[in-house]
Order: sequence, then structure tokens, then C-alpha cells
Amino acid sequence: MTTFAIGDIHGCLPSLEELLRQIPTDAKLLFIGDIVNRGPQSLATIRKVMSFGKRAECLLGNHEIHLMAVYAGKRALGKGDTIQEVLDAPDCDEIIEWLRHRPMALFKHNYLMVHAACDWRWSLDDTLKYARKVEKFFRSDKWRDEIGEIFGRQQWDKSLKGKKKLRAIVNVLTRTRFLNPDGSMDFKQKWSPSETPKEYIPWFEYPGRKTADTKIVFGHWSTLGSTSWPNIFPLDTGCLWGGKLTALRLNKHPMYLSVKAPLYVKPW
Ligand SMILES: [Mn+2]
Repeated sequence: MTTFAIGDIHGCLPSLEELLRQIPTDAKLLFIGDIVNRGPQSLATIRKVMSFGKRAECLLGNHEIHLMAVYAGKRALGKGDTIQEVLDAPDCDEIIEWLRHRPMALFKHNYLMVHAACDWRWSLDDTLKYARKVEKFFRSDKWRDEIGEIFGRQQWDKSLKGKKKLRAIVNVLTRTRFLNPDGSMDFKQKWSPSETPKEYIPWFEYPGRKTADTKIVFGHWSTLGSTSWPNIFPLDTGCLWGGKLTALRLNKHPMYLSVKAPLYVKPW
């Protein structure tokens, strides 16, 4: 079956609808996460993605995890958040139930899909194994009481246990753009590599990364721009701030599709 991965939507429903008009109606859809927040129509976008049923799968991005934590009463809404309408919706409980059963990583048609990044020390199997740990937590009865404990600037270390380990995995998979020279995650830089001091290394360029031979599709980094780095397929092309919404056909010959988006919000 033809499968398209779709980049970060951030509630920009008109752009999603325009993009979908270019995708065959029987194609499978894999959303890369951050379908909600910051943009204008989070509620309608999430309902749209849910309405595809088995035709679509959706990774959890940092904004979905934030939404789950606000729902659980463990985090406050921030400036720029536009998810109140989801929290106020009559079907909010159903939306959160759906979200907490979504994956943190997928491997389809020989592409690894993550919202933001893989750790340079992780193989493909490690990445999927660690993603499953976080999914297991979200699907457990403890998620609501304990989701507040998975936020914070925890670096990855193999010896971590419990919530610290989950926190590091979530940071790698949903928040990372640059690494420091020692391989630790940077949590501040948000611009493109050309606008960022050279000591910060894009995660996919880190020497010795174990997934170097795996094709990786990811979103999250709207300012990245195009890259010719081997096996790297970025899909967040900044539809929120007047860039594009982009899809990538994963099987047959890889092919990008994109639609120009109106400006909703300036990046940061
Ligand atoms: Mn993101």
C-alpha cells in the first residue's frame, strides 16, 4: 500500500486539507507528531487525524505529550499554547485516550520515523525498544499521576532507571535538534545549523551515530531547511510560520509533496 509520512501540522488544518488533495485517498498516512498546538485549529486537526482510523498512524510529538500532561493537571498552559479548545471539547477524554495509545517511533517501509531525533549511541533496535518503554508508560494506569515526572532536562545514560530513563528517552525522541561536542543534548538552540555556532552539532551529523545506515524520517526542526545528509529526511518545513507542509512517499520511489502555507505564527 502506498504510504505517505506527513510533517508537523500544528493545527494548520487548511494546509493539511490542501496536501491531502494531492495524496491518493487509499494511501496510508503516517503523521510525524506535533499535529496540535501553536497554530489555529488544533481540535479540528486532531479530530481529522482520528477520523482516518486504521488508515493513519500518528507519532507523539512534544506538543501532544504536553497536551496530555496539561489534561492530567501536571503542567500549565504556556504562552503561545492554543490547545485550550481541545481541553474544553466534549470529546476531550476520547482524544486523550487516543493520544496515549499512539507510538513514539515506527519502522515502516525501511524508514525509521521519530518526531525529533535518535541518540547517536542507539541502534535501530534500541530506538524502537526505548520508544516502547515510553509507550508502555503512557498506556499504563499510572500515566495520569506520573506524567509530570517525564519532563526535565535529563541527559541519556544507559544506566538510568525508572522515570529518569523515560525523561531522557522523551527528550531524545521529541525534543532534540543539536548535540554538544560531548554528545549530550542541547536544549536551547532552535535555529538552522547555518545560524547556530559551529560547536553545536545537528544530531544526525554526530560522528559514529549507530543509525547512520538507516533512513530516518523526522519532524520538529522547522528551521532546519533542506539537508543532503545521507539517509536523513526532515519533514517539518515550518507550515506554522508561512513555510510549507510537507509529505514524503515512503514506498515506491521516495517523493516529496508540499503545499505553501499562510503565516500563522512567527517562529519563537
Ligand atoms: Mn516538535
